Amino acid sequence: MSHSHDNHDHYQPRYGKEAKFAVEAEAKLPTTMWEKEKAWALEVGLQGADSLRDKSIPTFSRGELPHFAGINTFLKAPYLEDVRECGRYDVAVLGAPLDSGTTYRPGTRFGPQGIRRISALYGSYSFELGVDLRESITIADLGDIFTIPANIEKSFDQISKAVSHVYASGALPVVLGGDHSIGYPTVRGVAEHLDGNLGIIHFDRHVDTQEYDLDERMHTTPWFHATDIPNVPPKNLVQIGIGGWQAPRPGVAVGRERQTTIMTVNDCVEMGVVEAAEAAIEVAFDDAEAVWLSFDVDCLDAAFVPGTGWPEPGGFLPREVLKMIQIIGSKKLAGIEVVECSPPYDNADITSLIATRVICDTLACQVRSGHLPRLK
Ligand SMILES: [Mn+2]
Repeated sequence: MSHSHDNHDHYQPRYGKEAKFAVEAEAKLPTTMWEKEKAWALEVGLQGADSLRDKSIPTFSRGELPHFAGINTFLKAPYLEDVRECGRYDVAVLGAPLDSGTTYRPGTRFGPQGIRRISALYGSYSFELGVDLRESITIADLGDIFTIPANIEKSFDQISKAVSHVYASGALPVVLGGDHSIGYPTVRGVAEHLDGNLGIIHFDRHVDTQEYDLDERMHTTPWFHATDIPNVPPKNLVQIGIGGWQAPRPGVAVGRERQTTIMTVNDCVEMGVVEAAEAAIEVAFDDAEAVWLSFDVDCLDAAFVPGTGWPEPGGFLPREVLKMIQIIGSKKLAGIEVVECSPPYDNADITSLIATRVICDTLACQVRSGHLPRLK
């Protein structure tokens, strides 16, 4: 693709602010890595058959195209077998296939698979965000953590060890859950590397702050245990979207006692989602060395996320959540997890689709604000 014909003085006068930004931004994006990918695909996938007009098409599908072909890593990123090398990438995607912490619908052990599968539908470029991930950063898919389905505590230890390894490597960890019990071990894996405090931005319909549920540390409990870690104070935990009939009273009591910041859907919508996101940033980043983003897909209205453990009506619209992610994603993040995506209960992959979207938008905003790439 050539941009030499673009005339920057003649943008369509009816463009709105966002469209104008987007169209202008695209003109500035290089195609260097795309050209490189195509050349590599031809080399390792063999030149296509003589009858093909497009001589950039290989015989074997390699890289992005076609979207329905190939092996489903996240965004078709290279699968990194040797996890000791993850520090060579800006972003490391890792699955935490665990649903032993679920208290109603299970199935999030298939969350990483579901997210990876539908991520094949995504290109690397976002129009509104004006970012092409392929041109800006390197992503590796490390595959999944070896969880132990019959033992939640051993699984936690495995997850903490994996996240700790990735975080220490310098790559940005992107964790594909898994139920929300993984929030405790992921945060524990990051916090051990910090001298200062770790803040948490938590999107959810549920408080997840009780000590035990059904006698164990289930997906209703991660923030009780996370905020017991000395450098993860509850004053830096902001919980966005809480409400409905599934916020257990023991958890609410803990939130009140520890003074976590709870923002309901109506509070956010009434103050405006931009202002809500800014308020959340203020809480999480207050005197914190780093901030972890924990995104539960059920913060969206149940209509948009059938494939989840505890769907709850009255949640956010996708565009409200994505606007907040745009604001929050512009701040430097220690990592992100997307949890509670349960493909066996999903319809037409729509829950996995929003999970993928939240990750891609967060990464693009990290790029746009200069927090990625980490390796220059
Ligand atoms: Mn939830």
